[in-house]
Amino acid sequence: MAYPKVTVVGAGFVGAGVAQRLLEKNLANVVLIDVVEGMPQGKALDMMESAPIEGFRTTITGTNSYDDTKNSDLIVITAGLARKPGMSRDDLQAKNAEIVGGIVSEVAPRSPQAILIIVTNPLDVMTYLAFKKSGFSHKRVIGMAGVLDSARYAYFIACELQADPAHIEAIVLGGHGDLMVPVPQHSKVRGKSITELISKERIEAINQRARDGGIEIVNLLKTGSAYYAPSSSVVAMAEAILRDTGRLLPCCVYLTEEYGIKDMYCGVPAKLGRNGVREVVELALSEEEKSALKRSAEHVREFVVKLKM
Ligand code: TXD
Repeated sequence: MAYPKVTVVGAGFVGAGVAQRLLEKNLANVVLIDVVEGMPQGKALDMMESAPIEGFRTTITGTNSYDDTKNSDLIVITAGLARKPGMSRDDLQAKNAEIVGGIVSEVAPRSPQAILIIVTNPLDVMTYLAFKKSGFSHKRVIGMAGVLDSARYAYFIACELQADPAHIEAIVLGGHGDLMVPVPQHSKVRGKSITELISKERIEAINQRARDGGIEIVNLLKTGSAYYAPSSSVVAMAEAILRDTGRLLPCCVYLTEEYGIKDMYCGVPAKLGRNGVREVVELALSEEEKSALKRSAEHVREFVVKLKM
């Protein structure tokens, strides 16, 4: 069977996790690339040696050469610095902009038909940068954050109600930062809004834990940031794209007037398929949620301006 080709740039914790999940789900043949010599090759060989046990038929190649990434269907960019305790995602901007900008200029001309999923922080700003640098249609440049933030929110709701996490549908909108917007009225347990099941005070506490979900892990790990749930989140998006399912997922996408936001990347629900973003879906929001979403997008815009693109 001819599998799609996915390049994962950055063979660190998130990149290696994405590669492993893509292989084990038989979703794609993977090229794993990093600046560190030998490391992506070593991780790729180690993963291939798990094939006889796991039974996957897809393959992975580790490399330091962008020529091996040619004609990828999907490119996931995870390269860059991760947060340490005491750092905000915005603190990573200058260094990661240099890294992500350089990578996009290597991968985009070699895979002109590819979809790009950006993972590097500060997520919304890096996604905007990748869109501008690649010259690709905005429908083909998407950031991963909303799937993760919503999964964290769903998990915390499941803990509160002692419910099965699989029965929770939760949604967090906005930029991937302190101003992200959990939306309780559209977050449901077996179709019932959590506003009918959990008190206002407890919902506010859960919302805050979701906003702090990233730093909670950073403070526990101390040497880096989360990667198990982030890699699951990327692969959920990759699956929707590669299998052209049209699945509705909260993603960082370019807005052209939706939610009253223009020319900015921001987290909202979008249907994903083989050509990237099929459709941005506008949820009915309260006035308070709408202005919180705009505030979050304006925060991203302030940092995009600093890129001087
Ligand atoms: O929700 C989200 N979007 C996120 C984002 C969730 C989790 C992690 N998030 C961000 O992803 C995090 O803040 C970082 O900016 C990235 C990657 O996190 P990860 O935990 O994977 O970091 P690592 O383990 O340090 O891996 C980074 C790798 C490392 O192997 C470097 O050698 C490599 O990136 N790197 C490069 N590869 C290729 N090309 C260049 N220029 C390069 N520079 C560094």
